[in-house]
Amino acid sequence: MFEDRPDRGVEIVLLGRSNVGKSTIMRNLTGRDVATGRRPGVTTKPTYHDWHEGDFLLTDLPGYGFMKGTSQERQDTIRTGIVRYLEVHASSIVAGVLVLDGNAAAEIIERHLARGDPPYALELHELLLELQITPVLAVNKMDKVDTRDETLDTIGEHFGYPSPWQQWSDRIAPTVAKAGRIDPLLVALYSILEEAGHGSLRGYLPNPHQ
Ligand SMILES: Nc1nc2c(ncn2[C@@H]2O[C@H](COP(=O)(O)OP(=O)(O)OP(=O)(O)O)[C@@H](O)[C@H]2O)c(=O)[nH]1
Ligand SMILES: [Mg+2]
Repeated sequence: MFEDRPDRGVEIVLLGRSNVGKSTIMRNLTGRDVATGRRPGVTTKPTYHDWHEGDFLLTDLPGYGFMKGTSQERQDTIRTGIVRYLEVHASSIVAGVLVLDGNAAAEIIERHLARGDPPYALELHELLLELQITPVLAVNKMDKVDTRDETLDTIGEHFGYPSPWQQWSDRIAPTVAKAGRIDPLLVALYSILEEAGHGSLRGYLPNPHQ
């Protein structure tokens, strides 16, 4: 499922559970038309947006976790595929944007921990760190969250970023992708690209309005 990747030197990937808004974020990042949907599992293969002249690639990876109508076996295959993809391409991936549903992420993580199961989002975050891919938590659907600071603090702490969340502006980015509000994510990605020595690639992303 991952064989048609364009060969590019610098890559940013979007990952996260199904239906959290990865493709909606991608549409905002690229200004290109991207399929999004109400039902989980819309994106089943990586979707590549590439800029040949910039040697730059943005990749929307398939969602993992529960998907209605998708077998456990198929879900496991997708998860294994994502892990392998990150391992194989780690040297070119400068940022891994882990997209979370702000209204559900803490509860899902806590439910898994209570059962003694490792939460997959935490595992992926660990894997990014091991592979020296800079992680960014895009905490999306913030329009559905009433207790903004508390929620962001709680989510951040689960991933090892002590509160207050505001001190992690390159790592924790609240977004409302549906309304096109992704400025904190753009600011984080600008800074990561700059630090990785690829500041010129910022020109391929929209300008944050701040
Ligand atoms: N309330 C709210 N809904 C959003 C937001 N961003 C995306 N959505 C909605 O969430 C649903 C899923 O969005 P997608 O972008 O398709 O999600 P995805 O993560 O790509 O899903 P898969 O492709 O299944 O992995 C759609 O109905 C979006 O309109 C947001 O910021 N707030
Ligand atoms: Mg999608």
